[in-house]
Amino acid sequence: MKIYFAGSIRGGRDDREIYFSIIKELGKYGTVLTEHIGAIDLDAAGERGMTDMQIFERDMAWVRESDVVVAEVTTASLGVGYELGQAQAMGKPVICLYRKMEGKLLSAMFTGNSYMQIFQYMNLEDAAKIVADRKELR
Ligand code: 6IA
Repeated sequence: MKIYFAGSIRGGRDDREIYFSIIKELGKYGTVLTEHIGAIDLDAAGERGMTDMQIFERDMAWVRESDVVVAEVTTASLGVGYELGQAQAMGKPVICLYRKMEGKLLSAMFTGNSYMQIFQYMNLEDAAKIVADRKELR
């Protein structure tokens, strides 16, 4: 099972520790191709030593190779939105994890899109339960 995890980088790194924990949880079900998304030392500048073009090509190849795409979408990110749209076009199952926050609403491109499986959670325990129940991760 190959899992592509998507989370904000240039969109903002406030949730990096949550990404790290979700990636750890996903690791119980398969190989997470994008482990670096949860890296504490990966700041909004992104990965060093690779050009943006190399990052784009590698990430798109990984989306293509993945069996399922899981995203934490609470922090809005253009890159994550793009990846999930591409994943939909490729027919990959897309699971979005979202924390309801005061004054923040998820894009209608997701809430209005029945292809996207969106799950609200409050804490990591909830997130773990949501992930454990997904048949796409079996
Ligand atoms: O728009 P964002 O940067 O928030 O997009 C984040 C999403 O796009 C993640 O799910 C990643 O898979 C992918 N992504 C975007 N930028 C990068 C990146 N650094 N490194 C790894 N994945 C990325 C870019 C900048 C660097 C060369 C200085």
